[in-house]
Amino acid sequence: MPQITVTEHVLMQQKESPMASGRFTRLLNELILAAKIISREVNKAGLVDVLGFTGEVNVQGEQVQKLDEYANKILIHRMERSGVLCALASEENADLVRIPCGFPSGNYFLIFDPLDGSSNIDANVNVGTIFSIYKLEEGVNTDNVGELLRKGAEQVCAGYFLYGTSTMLVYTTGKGVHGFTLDPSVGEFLLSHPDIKTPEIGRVYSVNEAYWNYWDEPTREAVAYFKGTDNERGKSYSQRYIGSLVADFHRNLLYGGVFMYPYDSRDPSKPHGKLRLLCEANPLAFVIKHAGGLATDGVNDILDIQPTELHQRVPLVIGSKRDVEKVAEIYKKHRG
Ligand code: AHM
Ligand code: MG
Repeated sequence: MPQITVTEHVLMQQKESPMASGRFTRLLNELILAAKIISREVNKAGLVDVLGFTGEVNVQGEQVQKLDEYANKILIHRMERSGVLCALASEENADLVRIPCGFPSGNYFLIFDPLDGSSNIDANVNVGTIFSIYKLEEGVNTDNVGELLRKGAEQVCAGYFLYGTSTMLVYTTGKGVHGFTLDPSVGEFLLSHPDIKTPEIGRVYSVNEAYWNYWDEPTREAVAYFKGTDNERGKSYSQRYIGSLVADFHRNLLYGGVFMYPYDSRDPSKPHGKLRLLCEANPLAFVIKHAGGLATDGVNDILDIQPTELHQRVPLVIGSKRDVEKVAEIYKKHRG
């Protein structure tokens, strides 16, 4: 069977695009190189001194893991030199990362979560890099963050690298969702999951049920719907929760299911849940949409939310279409 590398795949997709200039391919190639370096470090994590915390707290108020910091540095270093970006934004950086003077720039804007799920990394749990790419108009003023904040629907590409038993890349440019597995013997991502479609109804629900007491009534009703037998499947869904969004999302994408991180009342300073709109919810919402699924904050389609801040948080319900619609229906019923 002929093996298709990710570069070939991107070039083939670019050929069909009237805007193909090769700059996007360059962007993706740099991103892939950064991910290969991160994958190498993640794979040997137990052997060298990269586990544990750095002692710092990031912009999100969370402990910074050494591997988080490493992944962030690698991504920024490679991407600011790619020559095709006007700016970058990372979950780990409070402000936009601007392209240093003297480096060529372009009009793509990249946002990423360098190492999602990293709070579990010391236990060898799967983690990943989530990315979101926008193409901005010529001459956009990068000094004004507001000019860069676009709805998720305007992404031109989104996806993630999953550092698991194998390292995978899953991406979409709006023409199907495609999965590639890194063949370590040749150092290439090879097409392993062409045109992924997620089932319309899932068999898994993923949520941190320890927060049950802190949820509102509609959230409890939605989770009870999946636990019980009075649902479209006529039997209970299985519960799976790794606590690493990218890993939970990937499993549900392939098998069908719904992932929820709703608002809860534990921390009143976080009235919109934990997950970030720009670097987590939007890219995964773009992927699930092109795989036939759906993502909502309970009221709005995630992709239609106009961001107002770089590190905005959002409640997230994402996965198989009918399951997500059901949750939205329950929220709507309670709103009256
Ligand atoms: P991170 O980006 O700092 O790793 O935080 C996000 C992670 C998600 O991967 C995961 O879904 C969630 O936090 C788990 O949170 P909780 O432990 O509250 O269930
Ligand atoms: Mg994350």
